[in-house]
Amino acid sequence: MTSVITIERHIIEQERRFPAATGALSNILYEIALAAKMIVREVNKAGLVDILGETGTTNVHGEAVRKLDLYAHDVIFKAVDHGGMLCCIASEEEEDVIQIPSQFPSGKYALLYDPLDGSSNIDVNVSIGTIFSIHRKISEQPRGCLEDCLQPGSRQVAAGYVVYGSSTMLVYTTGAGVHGFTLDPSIGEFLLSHEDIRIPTPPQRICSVNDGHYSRWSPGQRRLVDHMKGIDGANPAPFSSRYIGSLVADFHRTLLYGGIFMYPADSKSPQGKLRLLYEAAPLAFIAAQAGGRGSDGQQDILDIQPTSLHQRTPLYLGSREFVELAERFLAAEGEPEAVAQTS
Ligand code: AHM
Ligand code: MG
Repeated sequence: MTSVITIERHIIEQERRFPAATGALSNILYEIALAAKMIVREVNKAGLVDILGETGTTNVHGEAVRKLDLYAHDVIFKAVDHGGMLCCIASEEEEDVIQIPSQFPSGKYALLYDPLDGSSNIDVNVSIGTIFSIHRKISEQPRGCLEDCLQPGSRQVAAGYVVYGSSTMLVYTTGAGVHGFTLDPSIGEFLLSHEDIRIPTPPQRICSVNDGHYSRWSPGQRRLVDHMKGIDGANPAPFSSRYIGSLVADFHRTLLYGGIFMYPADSKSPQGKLRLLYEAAPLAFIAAQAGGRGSDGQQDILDIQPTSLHQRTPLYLGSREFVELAERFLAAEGEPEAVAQTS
């Protein structure tokens, strides 16, 4: 029988590489994996809610029915709040930094997460996901504070996501490669299925962007997409277009096939839509660990010093050569002839 590697075993083996490790980071990762199993249980029931008549304010157990994204927020928070690993937590669902409840010990890491990204896709059975980012505590505050959360992505100690799709996968990095695990529902375990993921080279030529916003884009952004589609006559190998509209799912495909995911700035959203700390930075860390890159169009996402918790950023993510191509088009805003004719 081939040896099966559970996520627990993998995390322990990664931890052994650091003799001084206390196990706190490993514990956070285990707890997130456990929370993901609880979230997928509810996500899988989403389509049954109407049939079971649970769309009112209470379900069959007499419990209030909560939106799934708030449920996911709570499940993750309760999984990690008590173990003494974290000093504070930030979630896309909460305005401010959340303190660890006073009855529990404080720890040396800060966790930031988007509990259920793309949750508007639930009703139409499209993949959604959870994204997380972990930083080391840097403040002098005994129980952590905003400073611990507002760190550049390059200082992340771990990041990952869970995609709730045709199967459930958890993908994470602690800075030593990117590893993917698929949930085997029959035994309730995440098993190693994608070891040391690298974005393929050469990558598939896939462009993932909501081009319904074309009329609001900058000239450079329009020229980039025209180029990718072969409209400008300078690209003999046009890209395929794929856009799910669910960041984790679009990124997961980009990681496994190559290509570029973009959520640019536009005249309505000058900073784009996606959040630096909960979405862009963790996925850029994973992309970089897999040989790719994340950029805001001008600089590496991982170099951006955040100034607020829910800050947004334009995002270009995926195969290094395509992210760099995007940067060249955007830098040449006023002078298209300056852009190299890249295939
Ligand atoms: P959300 O955090 O409200 O779920 O929104 C984030 C989602 C991403 O998953 C996706 O990439 C993007 O919004 C899609 O936006 P749009 O519908 O504008 O293309
Ligand atoms: Mg989100």
